[in-house]
Amino acid sequence: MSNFTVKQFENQASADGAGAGAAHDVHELRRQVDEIISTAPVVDLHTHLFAPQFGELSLWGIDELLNYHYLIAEMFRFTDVSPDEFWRMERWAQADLIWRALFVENTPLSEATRGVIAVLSTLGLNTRAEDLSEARDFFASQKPENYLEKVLQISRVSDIVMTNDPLDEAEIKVWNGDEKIDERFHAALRLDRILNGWTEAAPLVNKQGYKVSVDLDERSIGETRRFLDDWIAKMKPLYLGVSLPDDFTFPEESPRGKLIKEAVLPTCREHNLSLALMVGVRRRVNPALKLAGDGLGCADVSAVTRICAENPEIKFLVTFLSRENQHELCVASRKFSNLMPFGCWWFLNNTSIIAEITRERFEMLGTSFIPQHSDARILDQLIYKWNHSRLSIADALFESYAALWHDGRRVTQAEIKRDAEKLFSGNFRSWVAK
Ligand code: FIX
Ligand code: ZN
Repeated sequence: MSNFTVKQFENQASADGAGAGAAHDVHELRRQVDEIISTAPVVDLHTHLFAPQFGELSLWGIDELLNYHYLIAEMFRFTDVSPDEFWRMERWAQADLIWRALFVENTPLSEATRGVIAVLSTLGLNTRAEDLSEARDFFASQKPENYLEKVLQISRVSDIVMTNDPLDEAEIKVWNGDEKIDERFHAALRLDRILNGWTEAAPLVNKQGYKVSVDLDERSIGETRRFLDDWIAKMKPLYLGVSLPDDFTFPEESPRGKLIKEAVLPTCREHNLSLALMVGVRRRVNPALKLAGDGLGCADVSAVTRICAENPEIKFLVTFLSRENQHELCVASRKFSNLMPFGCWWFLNNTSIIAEITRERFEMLGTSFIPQHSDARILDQLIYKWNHSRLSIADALFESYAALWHDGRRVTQAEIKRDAEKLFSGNFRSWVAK
């Protein structure tokens, strides 16, 4: 259990401050927290999943699960295969290699490998299989629409927010088509290519009929705003979002700085849309590893506080990739009520680090934050990512309630339910509500 042990409570049988429906002892409190947290419906505010209507962009099954970039990076630590050789292999052969390297020849201890084990075990598949034949047969026999229901049910995810790139050809086709997108999937308009690579993005924006130029003159800014307006009308995103490098500053003398100030922030203001800032990624630290080659760096939180201070009428969803930035993010959130910290992103999505960050957030922010998003890229990952996160969040929440009890107040079941609802869905829903 946690720092607050059962023993501490045994001498405190008559603790006051108990509301109706409060647990009688600490074991019961623990059971209540576990039950409520493990079943609370989730709105997953940042994923890379796609609704079924997006066809091949929507990924699931064992070969996709194993070809997750977290696992690809880990595989290179255990084999002599070079990145060039790996990328030349067929997808099924890559999956076979990853399975052999990380699950047969070695013990799957990492968060990402344990995740695959958790998925296989939940689905009743052999977690010690010598090869992938059983798993492949299982997934081949699933009907995609039934499988989606099954995963959502197991993971208790009610809503999924996608990451939608308005410059992606495959996505554009779907957005321009007339097929209705599954209502459980929501859009988030992602601005990475526009903000972090304007020189390459400008011709693509141009191709869509907006008269922008690389030098970002006044007309380009107006046309970029028109581009964003049109995509907002098409996607109906819940928010606009961008990932930013660790050296991100604000204000910034750069195309990104100009675009944020003159196009993105005014658009957020006009449409009453939040801007998600995901800060601290160092893209392509090892380019040979492609998507698996990104790293991180400690960023400057004051860039975010400056944006929040200068734009009090705009709401910001903020996550930092570096562990070192987390305490400062909590402090910044106490100062700016237009800042909503969210998630334990990517390299932070590990039991030990979630435990630390979530405890710190409860201590500094009460329940006024969003503890987690899955960042899932493959549907099946919802099963383990949410299961793992729920366990860590339940530990941190129980510990906070135990501390509160120690100070003289016992939470009721209704209060635990209210807190769980805020943490897993309500805080996000109200943040993006218009
Ligand atoms: O920028 C992002 O949204 C990142 O989450 C991804 O690009 C990253 O590759 C990822 O999958 C992390 O979980
Ligand atoms: Zn992501």
